[in-house]
Amino acid sequence: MLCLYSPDQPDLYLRLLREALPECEILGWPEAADAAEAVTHVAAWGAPPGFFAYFPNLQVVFNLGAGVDSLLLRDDIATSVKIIRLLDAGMARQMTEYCLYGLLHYQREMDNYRRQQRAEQWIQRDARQANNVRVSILGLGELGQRVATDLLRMGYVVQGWSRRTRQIEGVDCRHGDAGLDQLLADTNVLFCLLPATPDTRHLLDSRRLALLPEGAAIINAGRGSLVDEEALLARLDQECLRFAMLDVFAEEPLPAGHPFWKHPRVIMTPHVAADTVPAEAVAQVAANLRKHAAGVAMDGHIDRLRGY
Ligand code: NDP
Ligand code: OXD
Repeated sequence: MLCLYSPDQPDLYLRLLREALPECEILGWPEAADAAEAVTHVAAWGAPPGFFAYFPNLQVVFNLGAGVDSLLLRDDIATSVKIIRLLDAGMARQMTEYCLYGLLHYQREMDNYRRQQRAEQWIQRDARQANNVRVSILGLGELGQRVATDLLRMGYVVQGWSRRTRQIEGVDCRHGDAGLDQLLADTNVLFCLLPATPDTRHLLDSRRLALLPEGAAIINAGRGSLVDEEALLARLDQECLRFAMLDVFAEEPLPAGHPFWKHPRVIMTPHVAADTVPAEAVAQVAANLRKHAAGVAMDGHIDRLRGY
């Protein structure tokens, strides 16, 4: 039996899951509580603490999102339980849109024009062409790779960084500490599309942030923990960075009174850069559930040691 836990559109998910998996009994929550022993698979996002402990025979958790950091921090999922995440599921295209919005803000000087408008200044700045903007993407997975190839097609100069060596035609791919330092020093707009793991925590600390050239911009749509927020604030206050566009934060929702809320160089969104598309998520859950039943390896399997 499959149990669904989704605060977002639960009725739609249930309908889609039942259509996609007619052979499977599927219950929502809390309906599944009475049949908890029969539940072997759970599809969930944002489940409350202790939720997975209800299911003594749990085998697989399907994460209805890309990032699994919060699942891996929980103590109610036994290590024998497989964790499966979504691969793209409609998020990659949205991530390109989000990144492009920030990139155009930089390239077309919207931050500067907004400042000028407030000061009633009519100053025409020189137009900057895409092939004169160096974009660096930290994380070349499902999302980063798509953003890289989309921006490349639009004419930007694209560099990327990942744990293992990647080869993407037209993209200058780097890895390792030295590769990261070189990439940062050669960046106009930096996109953070890494997962939150112990290795990526505060990857962008004050030393690395200081490697970015004067006037660069940062767009973080990965996870808040990737950036040392205090160090970022200091760089913004010193006007070393033109702006930061932030979708994710160390603490979400961002606490009241946090300096990011009103910072003139911060553009904020409430963790909405790329939303799971239910139909695509359900198609992946259904395909994987059938693979599991057939004893075939599922796609999107999380390596707990690696943390993503
Ligand atoms: P993937 O697992 O497909 O890709 C992760 C990438 O990060 C890979 O290229 C991986 O390297 C790289 N990476 C991981 N650890 C390190 C490290 N220590 N050093 C260098 N590179 C590293 O993830 P997705 O692309 O699907 O998603 C990325 C993240 O985006 C998610 O984990 C989530 O946090 C975030 N996200 C945010 C959303 C939002 O709305 N704001 C929506 C969806 C996702 P390698 O290629 O070598 O494995
Ligand atoms: C995700 C997210 O990881 O929405 O899917 O952040």
